[in-house]
Amino acid sequence: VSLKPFPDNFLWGAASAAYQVEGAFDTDGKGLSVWDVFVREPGRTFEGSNGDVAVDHYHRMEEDVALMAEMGLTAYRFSVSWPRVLPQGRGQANEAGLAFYDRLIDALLARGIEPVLTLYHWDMPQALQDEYGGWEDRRVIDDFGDYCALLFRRYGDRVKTWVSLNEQNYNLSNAYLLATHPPALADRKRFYAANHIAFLANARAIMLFRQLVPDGRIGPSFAYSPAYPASCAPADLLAFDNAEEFTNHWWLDTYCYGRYPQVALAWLREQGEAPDILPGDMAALAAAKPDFIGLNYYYTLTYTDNPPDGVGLQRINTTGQKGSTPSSGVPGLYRTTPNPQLETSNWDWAIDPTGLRIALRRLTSRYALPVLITENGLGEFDRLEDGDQVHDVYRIDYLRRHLAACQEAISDGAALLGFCAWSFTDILSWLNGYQKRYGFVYINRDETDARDLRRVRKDSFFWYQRVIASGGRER
Ligand code: GCO
Repeated sequence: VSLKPFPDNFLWGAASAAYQVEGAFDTDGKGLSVWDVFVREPGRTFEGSNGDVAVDHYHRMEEDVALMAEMGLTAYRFSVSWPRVLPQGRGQANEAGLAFYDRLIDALLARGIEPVLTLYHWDMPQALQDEYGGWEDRRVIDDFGDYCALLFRRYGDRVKTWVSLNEQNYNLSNAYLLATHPPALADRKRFYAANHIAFLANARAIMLFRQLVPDGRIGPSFAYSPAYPASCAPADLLAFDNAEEFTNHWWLDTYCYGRYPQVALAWLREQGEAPDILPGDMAALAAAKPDFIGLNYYYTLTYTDNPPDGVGLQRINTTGQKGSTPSSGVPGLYRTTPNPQLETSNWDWAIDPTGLRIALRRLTSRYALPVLITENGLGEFDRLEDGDQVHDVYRIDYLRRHLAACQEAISDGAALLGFCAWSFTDILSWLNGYQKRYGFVYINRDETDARDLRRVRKDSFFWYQRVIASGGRER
């Protein structure tokens, strides 16, 4: 097909999440989230890093929005911290917390930047985790719904693009299979049970949204790593098929069609690990079709056969030492293997722009929904040099190639709404600490320097500024 330009109303964005940037973890009446508690347990995060201060966006919001305006962003994706606005997770709202997001939204709109609001980016109120185990109890559906309704009523006049759950797949896999996010369990039965309840909560949010923000659009963000087979051996094709079914379609089919993939469901039933589906559940899921799919794309994964006594799930590389990622899988279904065709980042993430095109094509053909790229970017070690400069040519190269893939996918027929690069400033990487940087804006972290946490524009900042100014023609 012939190459089409980016549409005129394309959102040129960048993204963040509350816990990764705000800091102010106990300021102005904020309650604790599960992350505030989890990071205090020894050995949970890289060198014990936490988001108590993060990049202090809570106090430097005006400065950060001014940088966004200077860059020319037309969209900014951020998340609201549930316990900042409802310290106990439900009940009495915290006006100071709500007012912070009012100021942020108004500051964005004043500069012509469209706010894209994420309702849940992993910071479950600790109070609800303590009371009933968060996503493991159906009471969370009402509590999450009430929290969402509070935000829809408060911000729905000004915010028209909303993300419901961010990376339910990745977050709950870490939380209930890999024991690397709170509550740090490794139990497949509880994993599928928690996901089922999270799907119902997502559906509740969408139904409330239809009533309260009828002129808005909403969808979940999904961490999509398209699967590849390691070879054309039928056993590898089967492994690839299993991976698509269990790691992708399980979420995407359920969000978009209210239907679990049947092969995966049959396997889980046989293992006694399928979720308990009550009468009315599947109808509730099917009724809440999203307006778009939020795509978080970083890498593809390549799969090979894994015998019944093969390797199980393994923790990812959190050190930034290349080549330290083990093969990870589900015995009898699939396991990952390095793709010899692809370069990798220092965290062993395959760099694969064509994979983004494939992701967009698969989403378009299977779900026939518009897609908003809610995250795409490169986490790397960056260095401050030559005075105050960061020559992140590798990030520019990564983004340039991924934007080219977006343009190809648009030409293929994808209805792409926008591109939110991950991330605007450097952020706290949940498990990799502050050394894994993603931003266009470098955050100096030297406590001996009075200008600690100062903002420094990286080379990629000026590059993205030019891309936006040219509507994506100049990359
Ligand atoms: C990290 C991750 C995150 C995610 C984001 C997911 O290094 O911690 O890459 O930054 O991209 O939070 O939605």
